[in-house]
Amino acid sequence: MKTVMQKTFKNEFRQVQYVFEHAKRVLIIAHTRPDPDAAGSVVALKLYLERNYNCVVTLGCFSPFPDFLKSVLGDHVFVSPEDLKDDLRSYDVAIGCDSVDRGFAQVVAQLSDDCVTLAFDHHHDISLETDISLIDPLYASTTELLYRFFVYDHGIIDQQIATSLLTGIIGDTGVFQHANTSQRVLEVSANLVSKGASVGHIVRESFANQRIDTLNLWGRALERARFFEESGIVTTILTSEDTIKRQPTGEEVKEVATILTNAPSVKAAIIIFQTGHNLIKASLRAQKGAMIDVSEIAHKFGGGGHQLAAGFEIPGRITTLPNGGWEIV
Ligand SMILES: [Mn+2]
Repeated sequence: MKTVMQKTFKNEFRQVQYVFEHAKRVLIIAHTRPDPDAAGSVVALKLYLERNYNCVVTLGCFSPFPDFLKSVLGDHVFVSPEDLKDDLRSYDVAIGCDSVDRGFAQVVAQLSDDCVTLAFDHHHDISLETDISLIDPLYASTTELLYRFFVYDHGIIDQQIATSLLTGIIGDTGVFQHANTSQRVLEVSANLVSKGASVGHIVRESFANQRIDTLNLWGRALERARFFEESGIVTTILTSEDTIKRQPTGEEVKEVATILTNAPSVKAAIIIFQTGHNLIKASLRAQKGAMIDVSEIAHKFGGGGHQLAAGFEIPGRITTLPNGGWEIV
């Protein structure tokens, strides 16, 4: 088997070191609705900078710090960039970690002209351009990439930093089950374990509960599913009450649509869910060979996608009706 080599970023790492040596006020942004890799990355980088450099770090995000990660990562505060307003111009370094197009891209335009921007990411379709760009889809998680930098930089990686990094790896490898669980990733994980991180602790504290929350959420969505025989389409909803305790990730919601499309005689599934006060998202999935193009439905509502998977976003609120039905107002 041909080994595909990850980028080593030697030049970029040297530049990052230089930037960190001179940094005074650093802003680190996690993507909207942060997952374990996004939250693990920004927490690890904050702690690393505080332990090894001489700067003040603020963590920012358009979503709050995820409750389910607090027992593993600690109780951190994510400041909304909207609340920072003019303060945004006071940072001399701004860093986006993981999926930087979702959140960090919106912040970059508001920074001062001499603020240095950095992106640490492993998504293949990033369009945001930053002063220093460390993006390589061959890394299993953004935290794996950060780990490489920390090792290059020879700084202190304590137990908390190791735990935050391992949380990102566990999240993005689906607890070491996805195809991206390479020998390399396991070696990095073993190193993090040797620094005090615990796979069992991370999985028990965050991922096990997370799975029960996910199942509960799926249960509510499946309960409300309605099948329209003529079209072969199943629809269901998640109201703000369903998502109030914990905002589901996009993946969890899409998974509901996938489960529904696999039911007998179903050609396509649409899950409509409340994502903001007056914002509704929809995720559409079609059964292969069912001759339904869900992107056509999504287009009608200003969304997009392709034949088998699509989505759209509209303003409004989902309300349930006494007869068990629902409407969008
Ligand atoms: Mn990630």
